[in-house]
Amino acid sequence: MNVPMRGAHAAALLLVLTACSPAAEDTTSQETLGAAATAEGGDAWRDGLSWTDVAIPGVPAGARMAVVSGDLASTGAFVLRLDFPDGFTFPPHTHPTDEHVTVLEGSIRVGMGTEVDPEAAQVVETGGFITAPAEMVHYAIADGRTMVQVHGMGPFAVVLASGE
Ligand SMILES: [Cu+2]
Repeated sequence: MNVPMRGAHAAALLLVLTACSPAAEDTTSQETLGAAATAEGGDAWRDGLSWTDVAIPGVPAGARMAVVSGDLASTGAFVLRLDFPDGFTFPPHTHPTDEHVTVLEGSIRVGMGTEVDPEAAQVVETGGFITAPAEMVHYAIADGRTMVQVHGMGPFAVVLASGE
């Protein structure tokens, strides 16, 4: 009966070593954090996702997006990540369905209305959450390099309030 017990202990020790190894590395850079997340078998912040430029007429260049799950073009749940450079402003827009936003990194200011007003916008820090209800005009400003995760029900569409 001792042999199976030893086997169980050996397996547990191996798991501990595997879990500890990423922490032994330098985790100061975002790339390293992403690599650590991958090594632990979880999702990565940026690595492992297929990023494309957000190319919407009327939206400044510089933002990137990656679909985490689902199909943006069809009905059903989707999860999407957006990567914004520091100072990026997503102009006033609406979505046909509720947009649920979790800030994974950095910080955003989200305001409601057709005029961008950084002072009136609500600050949503890393780990924070905000919902933009369907058809409500809103905008967002990134403070620092910022990544947000958006989830909702498709189809996902962006309609700029400027009519572009
Ligand atoms: Cu939005």
